[in-house]
Formats: sequence, C-alpha cells, structure tokens
Amino acid sequence: MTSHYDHAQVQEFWQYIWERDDVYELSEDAVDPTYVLGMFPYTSGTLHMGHVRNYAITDAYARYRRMNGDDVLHPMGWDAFGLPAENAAHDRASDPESWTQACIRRMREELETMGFGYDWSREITTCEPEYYRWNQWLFKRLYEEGLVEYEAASVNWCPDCETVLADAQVEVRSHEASDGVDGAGDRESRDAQTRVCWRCETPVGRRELDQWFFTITDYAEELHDGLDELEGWPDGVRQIQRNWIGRQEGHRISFEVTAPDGDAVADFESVDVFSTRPETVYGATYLAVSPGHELARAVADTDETVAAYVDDAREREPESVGYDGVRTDLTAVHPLTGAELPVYVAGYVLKDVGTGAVMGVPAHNERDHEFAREHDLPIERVIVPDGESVDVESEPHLGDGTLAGSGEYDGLSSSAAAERIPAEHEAFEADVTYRLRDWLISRQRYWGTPIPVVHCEDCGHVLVPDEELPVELPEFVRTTGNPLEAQESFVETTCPDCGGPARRETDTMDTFVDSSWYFLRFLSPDIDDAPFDAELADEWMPIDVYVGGDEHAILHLLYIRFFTRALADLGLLEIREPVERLISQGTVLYDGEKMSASKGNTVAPQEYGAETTRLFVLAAAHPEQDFEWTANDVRGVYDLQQSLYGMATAFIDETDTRLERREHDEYVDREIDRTIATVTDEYERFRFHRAVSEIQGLARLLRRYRGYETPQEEVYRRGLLTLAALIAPMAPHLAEELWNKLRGDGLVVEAAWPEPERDTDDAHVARRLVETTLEDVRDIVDVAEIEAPERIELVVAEDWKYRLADRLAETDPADETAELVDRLATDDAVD
Ligand code: ANZ
Ligand code: ZN
Repeated sequence: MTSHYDHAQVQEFWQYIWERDDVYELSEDAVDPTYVLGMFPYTSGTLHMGHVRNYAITDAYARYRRMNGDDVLHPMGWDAFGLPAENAAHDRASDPESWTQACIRRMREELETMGFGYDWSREITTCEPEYYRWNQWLFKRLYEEGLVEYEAASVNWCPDCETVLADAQVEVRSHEASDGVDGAGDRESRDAQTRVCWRCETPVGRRELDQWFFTITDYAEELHDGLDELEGWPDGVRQIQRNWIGRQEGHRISFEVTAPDGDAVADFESVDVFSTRPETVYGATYLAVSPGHELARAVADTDETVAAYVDDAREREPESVGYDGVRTDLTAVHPLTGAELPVYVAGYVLKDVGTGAVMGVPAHNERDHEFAREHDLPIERVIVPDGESVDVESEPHLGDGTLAGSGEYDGLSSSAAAERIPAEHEAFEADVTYRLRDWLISRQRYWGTPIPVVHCEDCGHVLVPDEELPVELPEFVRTTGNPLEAQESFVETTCPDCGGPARRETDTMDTFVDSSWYFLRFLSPDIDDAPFDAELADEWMPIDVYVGGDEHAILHLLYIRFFTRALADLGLLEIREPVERLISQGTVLYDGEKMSASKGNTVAPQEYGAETTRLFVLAAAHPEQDFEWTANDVRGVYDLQQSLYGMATAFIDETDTRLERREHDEYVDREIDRTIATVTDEYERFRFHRAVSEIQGLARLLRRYRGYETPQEEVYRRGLLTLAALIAPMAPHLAEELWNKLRGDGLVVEAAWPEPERDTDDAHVARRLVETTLEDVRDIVDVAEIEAPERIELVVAEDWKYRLADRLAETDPADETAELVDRLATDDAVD
C-alpha cells in the first residue's frame, strides 16, 4: 500500500535543487551569522565514520539555526599538507600534489553524496599558494612580535637515509635482550628495544638541528587561566588542556656556585633551582643541572668528562635517559645551612622544566632517591611521617609529616614549614612554572608551507619580504632526504638585505600551523591583501559551535587558542578565544573497537544509503558519547524513514480524511505542539538522539490516529508537516520529499521552524495532560459513532504508558488515571 522510498533517487534530486538554488550560500548582506564549523578533514582519500558523525552534527545544527531565521556560515575545506601525501606519493609513483587533489575530489564527492549543506563558495585548501602564503605572512608577523625563535633541538635521525624522521616514521622493534646489542641495555633489565627507520630499518639516532619554534609558552598563563571562562566547552577538554599546560606553583631557590679555586664559574655566581617542596630544603644533599643548562655548557668548555657526557646525553633518546650523570668540580652553597654540596650534570633533569636545575632531596623525592643511590650520595630525612616510620635509605617518604634536621623549623608540620621557610629567607622566590613546551614547527619535509626565511652568510637569517610571498614549493622530486634540500634552484637565492648569495630555508611548517587559523580564512576566502577581513572577524567571530573528535582536545585546540590570542596582540583580531561552544564528539565503535580505515572495520557510509547513515549517527547517542555501530539499530532509523514516507504518500493518495473536528483531535493537536516544544529544546541542547525519539513518538501517534478512524484533515496534515520540519535538519532529503508531497511548493530547508500553536509551558503542559487524559479517554470512548472505541483507548494508553514513565515521573497522577492507563496499556497496542 505504501510506496517504497527510493533514497538514492530522492537524494540526488534534492541535492540538485539545493545546488541550483544556492540555498547554503551565505547571503551577501548577512549580519553576524551563526558560525557552525566541523574540524576540516585531513585529505586522506576517503571519509570515515568519524567524519560522517562530525559533519552530521554540524549540519543538523546549521540547518536548525537556518530554519530559525539565522544567517548561517557553514563552510568546508581541506587540511591538505602533511607527511601521508608524501608517503603515498613515494609508494604510488605519483606526486603529493596530484595525490592530494585526487583525494579532495573523492572526499568532496562523498560529502556531497551525504547531502551536507556547505557553502562551497568558501572552500579552502591549505596546500594551495593562495592559502599558505598567509601562513608565511603570519609567520613573519609572529616573528616581528617576538614569538618565533630559532634554536637547536634534538630530532630523530636516520644515518643511512641521512634524514630527519618524524616520530611516526620511527618503528620500535622489540627483541630478546642479548649481548649483541651494541652498548644499549646495560642498565635495565627491560626488553631491549631498537628504534629503526621505517624505510631502511637502520637504527635511528638523535641529532641536534637548528629548528623554528613558536613561543607558545609566552601564553602559558593566559591559555591556562582562560580555560576557566570557556563555559561552552566540555569540562573534560578543559581539564586535559589544564594538565597539558601543567601549571605548577613553587619556588625558585638560589644556590651560590663556586669553582675549586673559589671563583665564580664563567658568569654564574648562583644557580636557581625550581622546587614545589621548599620545606624539604634542609634535606638537599646535591645540586643537579640538565645537560642543556648553560652552566653545564660553561663547565664543558674546560672539563672533558663533562663535555663528553653533555654531548652524549643530547644524542640519546629521551626514554633511555636513566639516572646517569657526572660530577663537576663545582660546589653549591646551601642557602640556609651554608653546607657545601656537590654539583652534577644529570640527564634526568629536564632542560625545559622549571629552571632546568634541581636541588636533590633523595629522602623525599623518587627521582632524586634513584640518583643518590646510583651515585652514593647522602640521603637525609627531614620529614618524619606521622604514622609508621619509613626507612628512607630504601625508599623515599613522599608525603607530609613533621620537620626534623631542619634547624629552627624542627617540630613544625610540613605544611606550616612550606609557608614559613620561603617567607623567611631571601634565597626563595615564589614562582610558577608550566609544563607546556614551545611549539616546534620545523619539519624537514617537502609537503608543507616553506618557511619564509633565507640564510645569508653576512646577515644571518633574513625574512623574505612580503612582496615576494608566497615562497612557493618547487616541483616534487623523489629523494631519500628532504626534497627541498635536493633542489639547488630552490635553495640558491640572494639575500633580500645585502643582495649577496644566500640559501633558502628548506624546513617546512608543521601542518598544525595551517589549521591554527583556517576558520578565519573562511570568513573571506578570496581576499588577497590580508589573511582575513578584520572587520568581518570582529563581527562574525567567535565560532558559535565547533565540533570535532577528542583526539584534537590538546594540540589543535590549544594552537587555535594561541593563534587567536597572538593575533589579538598583533592588533589583527578583537576576540581572544576562537570558540564559544565546543562539542567533542565521541567515537563510533564497531565490535568494541574504534571504527577506522586502518583497522579495516569501517562500514562504508553508502552501504545503508547516505541519509540513513547520518540519521543513525545522530539517533544513536548523545554527540559526546561513544556508541556501538549495529546493523539492527541502523535498521530502526531506516524504518522510521520508510514509515514517514509511507504516511505522506498514503495521505496524498489514499487516506480518507474528514473536515469536522471532534474532541480527541484536540489531543492530537496538542501532542503536535508538545513535540515541537520538546524537539526544539533538544536541538538547542544538541541532543539529536532525543529529538529522533520524540519524532518517532509523534509518528507513532499519527499512525494510530490514522489507523483507528478517519483522521481530521487539518490536524493530520499539520502532524505530517510538523514531522517533516522537525526531522529536516537531520534527514533533509527525506524532509524535502515529504514537504513537497504535502505542500507542493517551497523547500523545507528554507522553511520556518515550526512553532507550537498553544501554550506548551512544560509544567503547565504536564499538569494539563494529567488532568485531561482521563477526560480524553472517556470522551473518546463515549463517542458513539466510533466503530472500535477500545482501539482509541489504546492509542491514548500506549502513548501515555511511556509518557507517564518518562516525563511525569515526579508528578503524581491521580490514582484513577494511573489505574486506567495501566489497565488499557496491558492490551497489545494495535499498530
Ligand atoms: C625539591 C623537591 C623535594 C622536589 C621533594 C620534590 C619533592 P613534580 O614532583 O612532578 O610535581 N624538578 C624541578 N625542575 C625539574 C627539572 N628541570 N627536571 C626534573 N625535575 C625537576 O615536579 C616538581 C618537582 O620536580 C620539583 O620539586 C623538583 O623537585 C623537580 F621532596 O624540588 B622538587
Ligand atoms: Zn645578506
């Protein structure tokens, strides 16, 4: 009786109409549009379920806002630079550019098949010179602002390929520990592991190279404190960012250092250590600085043992650094006792944490304890635990207690001492440090934005003038190392300052730079005298809703916050935070595992029809929840689509309707209103799964309404149109089809969001529904001309069964109502 819903044909038709009418293009006179954005995809070649979920969420919300009368900015683009393109090019005898463009074509087609409503006139692609020239321009502005540094940093190095390797290109081989492994594994009994080059299997070493950094640490405090104000962000993401930034309160403590002859060492009269436990200061038995500390370098100038250790430590993999170290011939003077302490250079002291130097308190710190045991240093207990005692020779006491061996502070609690000691001694200065490191943006790779610098023998490094931007990538050549380095025509240039011979920088930028400001380019993708239109940015930013996977909770979301603040300080932006509401979408699981192409368990979105897939990922769970993909549940939303289509078709072709109104029509009408109010509420809260079940509920009610007697024409039509409108943001093709059948003109994607015709104030509705249900049921039953009155009872009862449980749990319905509903509900509903 109902005609079959041919989704492929319906989708194709409406996609054609939308495109013909440019319905998703932001109008030219838009004022402060609602900016809805999904994290743009990396051009890997195909959409996966994570993308589908991400973009189904943004699309549903964008459409919902559009139907509410907002101008909506909902753009899409491509995160197109990066190593995978380069690798694919090597494997497939292609070049990164062609490979990437082919991926973009395929992925754009897939997005179009899904019917996502993007303003494609704003499409951006980060590997195109029109885009990356602004990466270079922004690099220069950050440089001028003092936010760029050029410094030696340690990188993975393959001696055979003579190239730098990204961490992802280093493979770890585990094997039985054997004597044969050269030099390694002498310290610990753990499985011997070798890190080898992904391509030639040669063991990977480390090298120090000069690299470019963005000094994001200048913003550590702001980025940390700003999180408190991001009320539209999930707490989980904010906490992850807090931990990553790693704010630590503590003290700098100054120790005088002297050489054996009693003189100062180079320029060092004192060394500051950073400690979070000032109350343990009397337990300090040595001082240690990291191999990268300037004091270590100064000592290395005259001390060969130290020099050898420093060189060796810097080439080691971070994870292989144990508790080795060398003693210098310097002495540190304890600021409180005057005791003379040995000074070590030790690999476990990290260069970039705190001040890069520590006071060693072996009795109360695990790492210091290990180090002291390794080097036979005294372990002095200065905090006595209040409970059972600990032998600090065998393990450190990390907790609180009472001070001992601490002069005038003996007997104080550790917490009181932590206040008093720093307050009473000048050597202490309250300080805050952050674990956050500067952002290393250099990549020794081809497929990225060339860093706009030339190196001149006379002038040092010189920025490429703005007029000469973009520095374009030369053609790709196949080599083992960095293809940019291999091309003399690219490398050899002249110095913009002195005109002398110079070499172009061959590092390219980390692709996270591309994605750190792309949301601004969408505002004015075509302007060619600035990265973005500042006036529009002031009016349109921040992004109202940003949706993406939680794998970006740290880096990407931190980088966009950093860029936004830096641009604000450059005077290019007014806002300081880029995103108002963040949705961190959960994972789609399949057999309990993350659905991904690499695991081979991706269910191609097309398998069920594009719209079924997008509706399902919305219906399955709250956007921030993980959920399991099951064929059965997909079937559920497929059935809903078929049923709505069937009802609309039958309404046109075969359903008898009557014109006059009867009393129970009022009940259905009111349910329509209630559904509108509830679904609206759910969209506002991004609870699409709840919206779907409300829509399902109304569809059920209308089916019964039609099934049991002749429905009233106007009420029934309104019910069906309402369903079409309410589902339109999530299943727009189906909705257009329904809308078209029921109304014959106009597009539902451009229709106004439905509004209740009656007051649906929640408490009021709830009370009234309880009061009137019984009356309704009686009225309906009493209506003589109804052929099967008991069936009408079922309509109401079935509907009330879940409604009572679900929505009115706290309202105590009259006993009589409950009883009746109970009695009616025990019969099987006829559906
Ligand atoms: C003395 C002390 C005594 C410390 C004590 C702790 C316990 P956590 O412990 O992770 O919160 N530290 C400071 N700078 C360092 C560096 N560059 N490399 C390695 N370790 C460093 O971190 C704070 C502690 O880490 C600091 O407090 C310092 O050791 C160590 F009973 O100072 B403490
Ligand atoms: Zn020069």
